[in-house]
Order: sequence, then C-alpha cells, then structure tokens
Amino acid sequence: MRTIEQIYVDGEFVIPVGDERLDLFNPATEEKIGEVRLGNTHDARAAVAAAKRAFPAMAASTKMQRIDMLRSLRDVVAERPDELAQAMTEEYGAPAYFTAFSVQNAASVFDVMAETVRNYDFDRVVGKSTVRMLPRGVLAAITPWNSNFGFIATKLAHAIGSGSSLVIKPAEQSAFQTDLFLRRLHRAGLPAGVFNVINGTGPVVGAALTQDPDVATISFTGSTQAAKIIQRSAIDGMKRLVLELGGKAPTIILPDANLETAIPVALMSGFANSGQACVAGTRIIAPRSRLTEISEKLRMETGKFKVGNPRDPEVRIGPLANAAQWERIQAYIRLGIDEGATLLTGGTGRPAGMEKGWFTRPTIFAGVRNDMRIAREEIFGPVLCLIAYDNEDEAIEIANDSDYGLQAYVLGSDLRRAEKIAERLVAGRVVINGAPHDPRAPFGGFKQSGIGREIGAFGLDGMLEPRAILTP
Ligand code: TXE
Repeated sequence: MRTIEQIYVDGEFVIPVGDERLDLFNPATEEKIGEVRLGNTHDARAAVAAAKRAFPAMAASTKMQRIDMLRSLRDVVAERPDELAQAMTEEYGAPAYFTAFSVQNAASVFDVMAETVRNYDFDRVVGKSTVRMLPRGVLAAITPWNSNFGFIATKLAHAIGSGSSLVIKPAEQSAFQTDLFLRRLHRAGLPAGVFNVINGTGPVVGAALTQDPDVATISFTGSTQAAKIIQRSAIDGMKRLVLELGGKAPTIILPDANLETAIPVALMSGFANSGQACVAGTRIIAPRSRLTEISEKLRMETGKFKVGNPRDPEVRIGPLANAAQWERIQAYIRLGIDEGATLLTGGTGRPAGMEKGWFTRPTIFAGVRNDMRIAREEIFGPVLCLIAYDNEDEAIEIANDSDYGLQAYVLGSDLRRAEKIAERLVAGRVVINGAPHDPRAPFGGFKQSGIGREIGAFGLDGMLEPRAILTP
C-alpha cells in the first residue's frame, strides 16, 4: 500500500495544503492499492503563481532552447517503458498491448513537437506588418484517467513548444502513474515553475485553475459534460479553450469489404483500451445486403477477444477502470435491451468464471437504430452497436448523424471509394482500412467532440497569439 503525498510546485515536490485523501484501487482485483493526498484551491493558486513567475523567461526562449527541453523530456519519458506500462495496468486495468503503445506514443509527442518547433514560422511578414506568434500566458491542463500520462505528455509538449508555462491537474484516480511520470519529468531539469502538477478533484482544483485570472489558456481532455462547466467558468477571464472530448465514432463497412480483415480491424478499434477510448469505433454501420454474414463474423471474432488479466499480452479486454465505470456499462447494456436492440453477443454481468474485478462482457447490439440512446451517447466501455444501411448516402448520413465528430473509420476494398466517403464525413480524423496511428496528424473533433486541435502546427497555433507590428 502506497500513498502519493506530494504535488509538484516551482520545481519541487511539496506536501499540499489540502489534506483530503482518495483511495486508489486495482480494477482487476478490486483491492485498495493506495491513497492520494489531494491538493486544494490554495495549492492551485500557488502553482499558477509559480507558472506566472516562470512565464517571461519561457516566453523569451529561443527555438533551440525549446527543442533542447523537448528532447530532454523525451529522453526521460522513453526510459524503462515497462515501468510506466505496468503502473497504467495496475491502476486502471489497461491491457498490456495497449500500454506498450501508450508509452511509445508519450515519448513520440516530444519528438513531433521538437520537429514542429523547428519548422514553425514564429516570425512572419504579412503585408507590410511583421507578425510574431507569441505564447498567450500560463496554460492550465486538465487530463482524464483513460490515458493519463499520454495526455500529460501531449499538453506539456504544447506548452514547451509554444514557450508557455503550465499547471497540470491530472485525473485524480491516476495518481501512481502521474507520480512515476512526474519524477521522470523532474529529471529533465527544466527551469523551476515551467510545469507544475497538482493532484486534486475537478470541482476543487480543476475549477480553481479554470477560474484563475492568471490562466490564459485551458487545455482540457475529458467528458463533454465537464467541458461545458469549464467553458462557462472561463467566460469572465476570456480564456482560450482547447477541448478534446468524447466521441461516438462510426465504422462504415463498405459492401466490397473483405470481412476476413475488416471485422478484426473494426473490433480492434471498437474495443480499444477495453472500449474506454474517445476514438473507439462504437457504431458499426454495415450494408444490409451483407448483414447476416457481418453479424456472424462479428460474433465469432468477438469470441476470440480474450478478456482477463490485463498483464497477459494476449488479453485484448481488461477490467473497466473503476466501479462507477462498471455500473455505468451495465446500465447501458440494460438500456440497449430496453430500447429494443438485440444482443448479438455479450450482455450484462461479468464474463463466466470471473467473480472479482470490474470485468464486463464484450457486447454487440444488433438491430440498432441510430436514434436509440445506445447509438447516441458515449458509453465508454466494450459495447458496440450494429446499424444497417441500404445505400452509400444513407451510410454517410447515419455516420454524420451524431452529436460527436471526433474520429471515423471506413473499411472497404476499393481505396478510392473509401477516400471519397472519408471526404464526406464530419470527423477530426478518418482512418481508412486500419491505417496505423500517425503521431503527426492533427487530433481533435467537430461538434460536441471539442474545440481546436492538438499535435503539430495545428496544436501550436492554439497556444499562440499573433502580434502584428505595422511600420510606416
Ligand atoms: O470524466 P471528467 P470522467 C467521458 C466518458 C466517461 C465520462 C466520465 O464518457 O465515461 O467522460 O469520465 C476533471 N472543472 N470521457 O468522470 O469528469 C476531472 O477531475 C475542472 C471521455 O473521468 O470529464 C479529470 O481530471 N475540471 C474522455 C478530468 O476533468 C474538472 C476521457 C476528466 O474528468 C471538472 C474521459 C470541473 N468542473 C472521460 N470536473 C475522452 N475524450 O477520452 C471534472 N474535471
């Protein structure tokens, strides 16, 4: 049993003023594995003040200095990847195959940002004016639990790339990962106050940061509901918001798709991180002409998805992150049944033979209409909807008929046709035929999936403000 006692302010590990504690659990065993001491509004204020002091030097840093800092951060993050991956598994049950990807990605965001900074035009001439892209001020970053250190890495990279200082409020349930990650970041030797990390709850520390007059920009990843509270609280301070929120990604299977390859790809994205991913392809939109075949293949392939101990490299679906998530997923499965959808596979309760752990059965509903709540709301677990279409226009209409617009998938044998469909989808990213992750592609969504983009020059734009100087 461990307790995470410290937060990180002004380059030092310190005990917070706040003294409330939160229990931490291993979701695979339901055992309590530790506690985290939570900061409060005083801690948030002290962190913003430290970031404010560090800002002028950071804002004046050269491209080369920023690139050096990003490289130092990359180096410490890339060390001993297993350690971070294991913490992620222990704390929220992420399967080993997924944690390996997360660690690699957390290191690569610093490389991508270093390359972006190298190529970015901070100084431009527009008409007769000289324009400089300036950092806006202190950045507050709020991250969720489903890939906690990955989000911390992304937001830190944007702060350093833009010459901003930063206060991070990570998901409070992910304190072990945060602590491990933080101790590495500390070793990168950045100037004191450039980044600060406060463990705490959303309504206390998160709200204090979003309301702090010395915070200029808020970068938030999490639920659309929390984002709306944050938006409201940021109005008076005229803060800029970068919001990366939920999704209900469509996967369009085209009539010419090779099901041998398409169905496993559809399921890998649908069940990514045990379904606890904003990019999960949770609405499978399939041609009615091949519905029987597709249903059968989905059922069969889902049966091959091993559910169990997330440390096992063969396991594709681990436990849900916490008891509340488990209850939420059960409620959604019951809702699907009540709404009249048919269970193709899965259902409520734990998989057979599993009595402990927040495990749930990978579930696919058939006969789903896109107006059912299970097709409209982000479930955030391994629950997929199969929706039939009669023609291409209808497939696109269903895909775009969503409050969200983060990610979309197209699967088909004719690449040109798949691209044509991709061009008609309202989503921040469209992935064709299981294309590999591109760490340079902009990330973010349309509609209720958020505002702004992260990664690369698009990400940097969101952190900067142009100043034009007009000369006679
Ligand atoms: O998210 P929250 P939760 C969705 C997903 C999931 C649901 C709930 O559907 O089931 O959200 O997850 C902080 N002011 N996603 O409750 O509440 C909070 O402390 C400032 C999708 O974990 O949005 C945490 O650090 N901050 C998403 C962070 O916001 C506040 C990932 C996220 O918590 C706050 C996570 C407030 N008023 C959940 N309230 C994705 N896009 O992947 C909360 N926070």
